Amino acid sequence: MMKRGAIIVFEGIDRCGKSTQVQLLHDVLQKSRSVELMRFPNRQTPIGQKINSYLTDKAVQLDDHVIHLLFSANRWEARNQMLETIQSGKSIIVDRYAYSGVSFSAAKGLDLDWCKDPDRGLPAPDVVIYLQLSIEEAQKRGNYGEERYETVEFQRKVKDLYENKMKDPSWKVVNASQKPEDLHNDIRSIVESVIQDVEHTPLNTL
Ligand code: DGP
Ligand code: NA
Ligand code: NA
Repeated sequence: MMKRGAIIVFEGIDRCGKSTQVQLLHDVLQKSRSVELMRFPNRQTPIGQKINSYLTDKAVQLDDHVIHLLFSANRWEARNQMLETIQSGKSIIVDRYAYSGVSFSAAKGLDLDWCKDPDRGLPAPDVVIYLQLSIEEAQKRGNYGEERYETVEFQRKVKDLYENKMKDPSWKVVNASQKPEDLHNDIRSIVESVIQDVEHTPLNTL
């Protein structure tokens, strides 16, 4: 039987350097093995376009529960492709997943368990790499932008949820205040061993 691919999820507050690290990892893994990049929200689908309008246009009003379910639906619409990809032996690097879903919505005051429910049944990651950075350091990297959620107060709540409510055994916390090359090396050694071990690990669901 062919060895399945791994699901490698990246999480962190806005401005933690996640997108840079995702790209660096993708570039290096691509040289030696087959790997695919996915990011959530995927703003290309009809649901993703709705999410994009909510994030970029504060005049767009959607009930907090409704946008939560749309983010989750945006992950569900990628499920079959995810399963096919890993079953074909390719690994997937995923920029944000259900942990963003729960942390960003629970930060608004929604019930934690209610937030988790819609994502139950999605493919579970083999590893979650959490880029840990203080709010102060994130801010030093340039002011938060114009998108909804990009305020210091909100990011503080998101960080607290990530660090106190999300961690499960698949989580690896990395120090995102390091130089990008050093952080990349840390991430790479974690990922190499996960990809090695995946053979012996059944794919779970959230
Ligand atoms: P990004 O494209 O990675 O910058 O993400 C866009 C923003 O949306 C970012 O502030 C994080 C937030 N976000 C990502 N996934 C979810 C989700 O499932 N639910 C909510 N409420 N917010 C999310
Ligand atoms: Na963002
Ligand atoms: Na990002």
